[in-house]
Amino acid sequence: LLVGLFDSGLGGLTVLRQVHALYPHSPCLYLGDTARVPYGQRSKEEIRAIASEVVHWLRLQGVGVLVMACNTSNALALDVAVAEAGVPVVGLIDSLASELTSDHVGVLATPATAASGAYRRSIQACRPSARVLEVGCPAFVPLIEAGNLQVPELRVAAADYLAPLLAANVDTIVLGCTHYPLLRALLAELLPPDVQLVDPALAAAQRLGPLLTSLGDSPEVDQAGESVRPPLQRTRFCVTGPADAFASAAAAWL
Ligand code: DGN
Repeated sequence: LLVGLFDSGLGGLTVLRQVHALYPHSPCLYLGDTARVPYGQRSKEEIRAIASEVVHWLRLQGVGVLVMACNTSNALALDVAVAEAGVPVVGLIDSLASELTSDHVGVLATPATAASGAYRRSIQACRPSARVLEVGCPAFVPLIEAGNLQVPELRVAAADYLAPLLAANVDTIVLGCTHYPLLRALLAELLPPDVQLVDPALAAAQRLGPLLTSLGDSPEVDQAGESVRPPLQRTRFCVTGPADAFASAAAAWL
């Protein structure tokens, strides 16, 4: 079964990495909409129109299941993707919400995701007692894509975005944009050791497994836990912008 993933560009590769780790035999098709990155500052209407177009294209490629590997489209256009896909859709936000066990949650995300309130709604639907504080981080994606995670601007921005979460005494911080797992080490340095950083990609990848089996894929391992198929990791990458730039950056991310 072909697993389709889409993101505005590189970020979804952190989700693809989790999918590869759990289902090394599954063929994947990854679409990076690099011509239109970043999504984070676009309007809701634009993000919904883009999601419709991208998911339509993925459907024509024959994907059997779709992973929305972009929080911004997840937050603003999950319903569009579900209507257009014609196959089951795995979202990052819902997948994570049902796994969280904290009532003091912070979310770092793009301005569009944070403003949508999608994480708060989804988490509170599972845990009505949860307090969820969402912080938009406009500086992160451009700085991460520039490629140097050591620049001082990144540390300054991170400290700035974390301040309201620390003031609110959150104990769990969601990496609510697919780029942010690359900042895990930097964020951890700025946080007390008891604050947990969570990447929704893991919950989404875990949700994919039972879905693949229910759709007819044979299981990854037999009852003894032995791998039943050789790993293929056959992934096709498509981008809407220049392929060369994506290929070299993607190699580094993966
Ligand atoms: N990958 C997108 C997300 O998870 O929200 C962010 C990248 C972007 O388009 N700004």
